[in-house]
Amino acid sequence: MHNLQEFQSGVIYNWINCIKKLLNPQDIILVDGSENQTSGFKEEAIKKNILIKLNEDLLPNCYLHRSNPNDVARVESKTFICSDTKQDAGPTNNWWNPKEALSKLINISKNSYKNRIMYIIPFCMGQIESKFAKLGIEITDSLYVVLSMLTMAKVNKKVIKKLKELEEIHENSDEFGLSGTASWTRCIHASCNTDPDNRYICHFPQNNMIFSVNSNYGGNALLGKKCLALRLASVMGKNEGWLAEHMLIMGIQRPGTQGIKYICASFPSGCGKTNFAMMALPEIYTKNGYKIWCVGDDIAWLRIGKNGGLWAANPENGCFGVCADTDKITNPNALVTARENTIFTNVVHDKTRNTVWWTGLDAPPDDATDWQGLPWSAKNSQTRGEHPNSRFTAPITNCPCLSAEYNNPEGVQISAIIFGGKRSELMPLIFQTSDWIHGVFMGSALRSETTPATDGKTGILRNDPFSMLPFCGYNIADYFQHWLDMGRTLGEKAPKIFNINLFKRDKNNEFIWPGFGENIRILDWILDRLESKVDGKKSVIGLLPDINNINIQELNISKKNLESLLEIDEKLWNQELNNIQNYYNKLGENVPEELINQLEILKSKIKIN
Ligand code: GTP
Ligand code: SPV
Ligand code: MN
Repeated sequence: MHNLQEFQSGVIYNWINCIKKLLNPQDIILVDGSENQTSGFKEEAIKKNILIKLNEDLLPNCYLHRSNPNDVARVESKTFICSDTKQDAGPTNNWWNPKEALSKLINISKNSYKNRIMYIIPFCMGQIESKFAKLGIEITDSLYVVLSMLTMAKVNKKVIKKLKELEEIHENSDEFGLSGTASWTRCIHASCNTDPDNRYICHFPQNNMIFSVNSNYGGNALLGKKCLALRLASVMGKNEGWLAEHMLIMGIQRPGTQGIKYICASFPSGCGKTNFAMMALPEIYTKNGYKIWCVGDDIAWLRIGKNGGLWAANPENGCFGVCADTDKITNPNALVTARENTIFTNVVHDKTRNTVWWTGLDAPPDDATDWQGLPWSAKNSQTRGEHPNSRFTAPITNCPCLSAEYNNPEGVQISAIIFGGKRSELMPLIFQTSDWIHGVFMGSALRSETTPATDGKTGILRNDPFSMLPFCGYNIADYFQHWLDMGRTLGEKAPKIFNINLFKRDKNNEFIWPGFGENIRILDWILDRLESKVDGKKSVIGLLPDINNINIQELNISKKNLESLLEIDEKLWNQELNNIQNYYNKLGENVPEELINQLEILKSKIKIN
């Protein structure tokens, strides 16, 4: 075995050998995160046409990668929760009997590493010193996955050491070592031939194991991210009394407010988390001393801290952010984040300058290839050059407004939680829920339009409770209960819960709210509410801002438009109630009584029935 001396014997060594027997690689390499080894991987990836090295002067240590055109987003239809019973997975997940799933996965992946290298990536999600960190080992045959994991997770000698210290019993009783469980997550990834018909992303919560075949893309293949840090972690959170959430974490510093206030916001995939988490403020705000600090842009682990409050930490080490439409007005901080040590996936290649380009950046290149590597020019082409789900993979430490608390093993204490979906009508720009239970009700009722982050049609309105529809690893109705239980434990210390909608459209189908950096105006109201500086206006769905309490100074929006963003259309809400009712019916008998009560209260408030 190649450089596996770190694991000379024991549970991990045995497991690796079992998987080796199944996948039959030509050689094995332990990924240790060292600079030397990493640059060797990059050279190898360039040689194999997996990466294109970009202009070192303009984009130092940056690379372009193109995926198989059939493999460009998460595939929810091929994502499975293989828990012991279908009831454990619940009504919103695809369930697969673990034994049957495993036998299919074994069949597909058997000998698929032939003439290939098996990379062993020991990784840590979260700060390694933190008692909340979760360790895993991902086995993969994809250098793109190796290099992406090196950015998105912590991979270094300390992780290897910690894994070795983990004493435990993990029975490798079956032929391929796929049974039993461990306190670290066993992640197996096989590229196979990226056949979409045989693509499966399977989670085994009872075995602390993930097995993914036939996709090399993002959330399907970087198994520390959505698979571990959300799907499996949500199950761990349920068992251990914490929450794994699809949320950004950010700090807001403003004049007149003591210290920095931290908030979490949960928006579905492709609905603005990265933009929001590192928003660049309008000049009148920066001039007045406002600052935004990014702690995380996609995933938050929330725990009850020693002081009884809710604390959030970002388990990730990097950003896997959307490129398309990211520009210097909407998100200049993302552009700076992706200026070095970055892998770009499925964007335009500017051949003259040997850089990358996407819609939103300055003048399009003349001599270019599109995301599939075909000749492309903005002038002569009807279609965009980049894929709508094109992404940058960059270390979060590149972010110019990274919070000093990012590394804090305890995380940051959260004062407010925001839920938000992409809704062209109905949902107001912002409102505050009356209490935790009402907030949980609104989270459970969240609906949003689908985006390119997941395969299938975009713009389809669907229920996406807590933005976790594709990421909750167990019965979503039990997950609602877990949220209620957390609130009960938090009591008075519970953060306030708000709802926002940045995507309401006018009659011409244009977004009404300017969004992006101007979203600070919403945060300002939230902080005003937290500090009791302004009153909210009672409405059937919660507390709305008085129109005069949203600062629209130097903002190109009329009072009338702002009013339309804050109006409550009871007719539409009546339809929404029907949707919530039908959705709860679909979710079945586990939906908590307290939420059904909330629905009844709302029904009674809305006059048209
Ligand atoms: P994932 O990484 O898939 O989880 O996406 P995300 O939630 O981080 O979304 P992101 O910030 O990448 O934004 C997705 C898209 O929404 C981008 O193309 C943005 O242009 C758009 N967007 C983000 N914020 C706003 C906003 O405030 N207003 C409007 N109109 N669009 C926005
Ligand atoms: C999302 O879809 O929510 C993402 C991208 O952040 S992926 O990592 O592919 O899930
Ligand atoms: Mn996401």
